[in-house]
Amino acid sequence: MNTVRKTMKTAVGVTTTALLGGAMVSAPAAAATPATADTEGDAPPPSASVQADINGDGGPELVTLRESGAEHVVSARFADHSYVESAFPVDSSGRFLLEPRVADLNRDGTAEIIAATEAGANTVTFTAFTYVPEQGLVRISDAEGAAFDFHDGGGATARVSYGCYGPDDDGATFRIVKAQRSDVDGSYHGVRTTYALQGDTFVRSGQDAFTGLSEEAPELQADPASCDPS
Ligand SMILES: [Ca+2]
Ligand SMILES: [Ca+2]
Repeated sequence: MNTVRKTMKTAVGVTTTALLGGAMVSAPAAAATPATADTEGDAPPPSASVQADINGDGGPELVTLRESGAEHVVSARFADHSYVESAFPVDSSGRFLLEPRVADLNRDGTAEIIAATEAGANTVTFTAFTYVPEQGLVRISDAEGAAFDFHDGGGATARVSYGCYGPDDDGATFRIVKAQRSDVDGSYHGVRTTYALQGDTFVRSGQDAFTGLSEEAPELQADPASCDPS
């Protein structure tokens, strides 16, 4: 009886220590750990974690993306061991889709979390989450309340990407560029749209159309790395 009790206690202790070590000490800031392979029947589902300050208190939370059937789940564990999570549908599977991207989409110093939802041949589709106290990790929506998706890629004859900047005079900090290459002369035409993140909503603040541009034109450039927290 004593032996059994001791064994159980040890097992619990080890689990707690492992969680605390992984959550609060070992992982370097902003470095995603590799997704773990699901090699055994009772193994936890594939997941990847990153540290990010999503509540703006100056300390990191442990943010994890994991598979859950046809959905992915983004979660955050706080220093006081409280926990929030949100599930969202995905159209593709794969380890790459489980790498959370830490971003500061409104340039306020508090991190948002970007997660991939679909990987096409040339283009990856993303969605984003922001932490709202009392609500948890809220998926960012557009002004109509639909999930706000954005893309990076495009392929040989198109360009789609996103980037962060500013804020500009309208409070916008996020831009999306979509461009198509002309079959006639190889120039690019498309639109550049800017957004301000207000709470959990991306509100469109402006849109410019362009045409006849070279591939290197500044209007075509949008760098996802510009959304990295500073
Ligand atoms: Ca924090
Ligand atoms: Ca932010």
